[in-house]
Amino acid sequence: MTRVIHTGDTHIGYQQYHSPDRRQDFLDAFDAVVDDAVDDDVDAVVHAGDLFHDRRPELPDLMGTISVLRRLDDAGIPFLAVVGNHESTRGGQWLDLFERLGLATRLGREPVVVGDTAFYGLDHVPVSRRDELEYAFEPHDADYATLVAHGLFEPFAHADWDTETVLEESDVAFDAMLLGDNHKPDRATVTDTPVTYSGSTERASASEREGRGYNLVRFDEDAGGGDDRVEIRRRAIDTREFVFVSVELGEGEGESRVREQVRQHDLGDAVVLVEVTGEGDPVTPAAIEEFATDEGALIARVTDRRTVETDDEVDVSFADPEDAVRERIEGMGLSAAALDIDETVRSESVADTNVRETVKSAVEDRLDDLDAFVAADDGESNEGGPDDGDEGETDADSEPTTDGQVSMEDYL
Ligand SMILES: [Mn+2]
Repeated sequence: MTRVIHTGDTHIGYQQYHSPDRRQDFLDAFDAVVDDAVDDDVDAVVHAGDLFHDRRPELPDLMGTISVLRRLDDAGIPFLAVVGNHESTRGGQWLDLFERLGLATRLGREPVVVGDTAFYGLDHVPVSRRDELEYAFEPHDADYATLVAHGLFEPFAHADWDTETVLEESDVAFDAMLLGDNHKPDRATVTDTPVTYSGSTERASASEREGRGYNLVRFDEDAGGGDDRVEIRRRAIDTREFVFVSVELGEGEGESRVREQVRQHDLGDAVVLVEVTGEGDPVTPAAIEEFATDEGALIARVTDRRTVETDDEVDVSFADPEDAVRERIEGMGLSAAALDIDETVRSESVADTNVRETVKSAVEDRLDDLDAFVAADDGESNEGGPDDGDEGETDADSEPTTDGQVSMEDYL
């Protein structure tokens, strides 16, 4: 029998709402999961990617992470992980640094056996390189095998990765897939194999309404009353309080009505997200936000839906614009260098005045690696957009980064 905690999408270093408190919250959530792992004496903590929010975590984030990992190591509990899309760098991964320090094991095509279960890993692979991916894994002689992967898998929301294909083409028969990327915890069965997302451990966006937690996974012949080989249970963790206030304004109602609704909640140290709909008078978001913070909220944000609902032509879900942007950018097939620049420009953790300097240093960092300036994809959507500037050498047709065959080794 093997018992592990399955977690992921920790997003350490995310300064949500530009708040240093929120930045600390993401690290604290990781700490809380590790607390439980130590108290519970599980056999391993399995991390399904996006330990960091971006590819350039800052020193305090790294030091905080190392302290937490060290605590796990002191308790003799291995940390097994893969690399997610948020934190992926073109050179070595941060995870490799932790492995070098003896604090983590990076999962890949070779089995890592803990108890009687073999763990394998599949880092995030961009859509444009998915078709050429070989699901080649070395054999094992453990009783159970599980694949830890980062990506948007079927049959869950936003899926672009066919789970059946992964299971069928893999040359190891997996008893479970432990996933990261989708921040909503969920589970399903695909060709008799349980597949599950642990969900994020802090709310990385306002759409993550339900409570946060992680999965407790047991590999056991008698799991689930003897019918299954794998039992997946969910456990909650205490995270920053989020208060969602939805106010529908009727004719003649306005700001005072919104305040009245906000005041009915316990706002102390909470992130307060107010959504205004309906007819009613115009409101000033900043005034309501100030009112909420005066009442004790850590952060308050007011969204007046009435201004966007009238615009029928835009095909974007405003519930989570970040998802829509991310999806669009993935499809653009940008080069690694372009992605760096995009990330810098949009990042909440880079002050506007620092954008120029940060972009310059990101591009300079890439100069010894010209592949980083080649578009990742020549297919999907280069409709005169992202490739406009290229001449000669970076001709999309020649696609110099790959020569047809891409093996998993390129990613692992
Ligand atoms: Mn994530």
